[in-house]
Amino acid sequence: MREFPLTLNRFITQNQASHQAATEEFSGLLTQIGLVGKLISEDLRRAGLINILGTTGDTNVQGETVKKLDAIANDDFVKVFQHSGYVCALASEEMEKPISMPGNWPQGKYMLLFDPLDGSSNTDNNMPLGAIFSVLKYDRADRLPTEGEMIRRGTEQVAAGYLLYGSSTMLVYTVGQGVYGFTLEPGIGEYLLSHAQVRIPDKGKVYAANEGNYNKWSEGTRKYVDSLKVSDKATGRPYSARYSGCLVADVHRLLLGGGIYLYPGETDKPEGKLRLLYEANPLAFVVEQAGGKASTGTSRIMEVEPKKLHQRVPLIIGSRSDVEQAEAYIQGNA
Ligand code: AFP
Repeated sequence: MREFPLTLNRFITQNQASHQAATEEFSGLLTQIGLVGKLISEDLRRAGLINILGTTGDTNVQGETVKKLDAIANDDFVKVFQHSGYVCALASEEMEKPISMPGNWPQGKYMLLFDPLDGSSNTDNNMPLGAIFSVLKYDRADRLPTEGEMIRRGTEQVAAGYLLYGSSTMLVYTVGQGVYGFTLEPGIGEYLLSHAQVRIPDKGKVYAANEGNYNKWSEGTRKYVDSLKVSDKATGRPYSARYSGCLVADVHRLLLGGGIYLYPGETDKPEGKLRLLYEANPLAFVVEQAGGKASTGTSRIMEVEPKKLHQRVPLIIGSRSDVEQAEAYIQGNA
């Protein structure tokens, strides 16, 4: 007899009790995230053959050129969730303002914030891509949330995770009870549990950063990255540099193998590049739940007080010892 695979739905149902935030709705919400993953995964497998590469000719709220796949991924998230009944509002890197569900549409008790396609510079060259999502609860029934009610600290997330479009498609998430990874089995169209209770090594041997920005970094950041290149067997140095251009892919590598990812502030961009609400906070939740750490360099990412929907933040994330070492250099204590 076959060993019945543990599908995403079965796993959530079996762990309903421990999934504090989980309700029928939550299981449904995660399943819809998985559906978006299947849709995009299918598009990416044929991207060179169907006319979805290149740009739309528009720029988004970030002032970045919009790739066709950015727009397709965003559209998939909106269409899948507008009709789902699981959410009452959506906010996306690709949309200046959040979308609330029209009153006559099915309402849900969750607010979903997402980066629909992370790593857009990789779309046309078959490199890894991802999507990042953050789930907040909305408890009012008398009215829809305002934009301000979606701008919440990372500690208020009830769930978070990412889709990784790599050699396989994965859905990785946490509800605050550990980190679980599911791999898409295309043959049956199901996500099967492949990484239970993920724990990030306390220290790694890999760092991910765009060293093309080296001269724009603070002195402390430069000293830290320089320190990783010193030959010293006792401390496992030099580290290996691995930078894919896709935050999700780089963080996933660190989550499983240990190490550190840095997108620090720069002289002309002290707030850095990455967005707090739908990139840094959700990945910080996942990495902290796996035993790692996520910092701005001086404070815990999940405690940053957000002011704007598309607020940027410096991000130093990965193995606890590595992040603490980076913080020491950045704060001038090393
Ligand atoms: P895009 O989605 O605009 O390509 O940005 C990707 C990203 O947010 C993150 O996934 C990468 O780690 C980082 O930016 C790459 O930024 P640089 O190209 O400046 O290194």
